[in-house]
Amino acid sequence: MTADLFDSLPGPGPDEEPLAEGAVLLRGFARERADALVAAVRAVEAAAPFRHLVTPGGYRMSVAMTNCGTVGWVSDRSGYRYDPDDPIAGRPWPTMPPVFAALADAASVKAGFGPFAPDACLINRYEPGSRLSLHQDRDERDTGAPIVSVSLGLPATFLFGGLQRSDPTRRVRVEHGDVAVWGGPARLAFHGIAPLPDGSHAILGRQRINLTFRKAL
Ligand code: MD3
Ligand code: FE
Repeated sequence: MTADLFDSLPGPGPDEEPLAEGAVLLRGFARERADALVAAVRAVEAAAPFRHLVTPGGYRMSVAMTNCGTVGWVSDRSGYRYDPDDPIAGRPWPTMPPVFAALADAASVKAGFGPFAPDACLINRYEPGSRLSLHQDRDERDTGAPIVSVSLGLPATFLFGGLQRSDPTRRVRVEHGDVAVWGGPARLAFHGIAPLPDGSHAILGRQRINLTFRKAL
């Protein structure tokens, strides 16, 4: 008997922490697959190295980024977009590693959003002091699909607010192996990451890596 009693009950189970209407934190959900996820990140970055993108306003982002999947998120002086090609390598982004796709789907199901087949994974790398200021993820064609985010390495503080930039923000600490799922009314919430405190993680050293899975097309 492995069926979980809570599978049959509506609402969040014991290891599911509601963050907001439509947003759930699954603490430790990726922990036992974390080594495989990190190995897959290494394979992606060997083909598509992390780089600091420039915002349309001309600022260099403190977070370094790469992508895998059918399309990848990029920013430059002309704007934000999903692009099938890595503009630096001049070839398609690496394909989505199976361990990535499986984890994103399992997290979506666990959080109650049903099967999820993302076509894009943005990989963010933070070093101490890196931050992501408050923004909405609205470059995806299908905002009916959730976003799944996986935290690896150093702990960080999520900031998330409401549908207006001026709404009050809540802070939640996330650490290695934590997974958050954002859908429904939370899908277009403003969110960001506070400046990363210094520290050292057993696997990743002075780094935090975040995977965000999206249905962009
Ligand atoms: C809330 N990344 O890549 S993931 C991003 O940790 C991004 O690197 C952050 O925001 C990171 O766009 C935060 C948490 C997250 C992702 C998507 C959301 C929170 C969200 C979409 C709607 C509301
Ligand atoms: Fe975001």
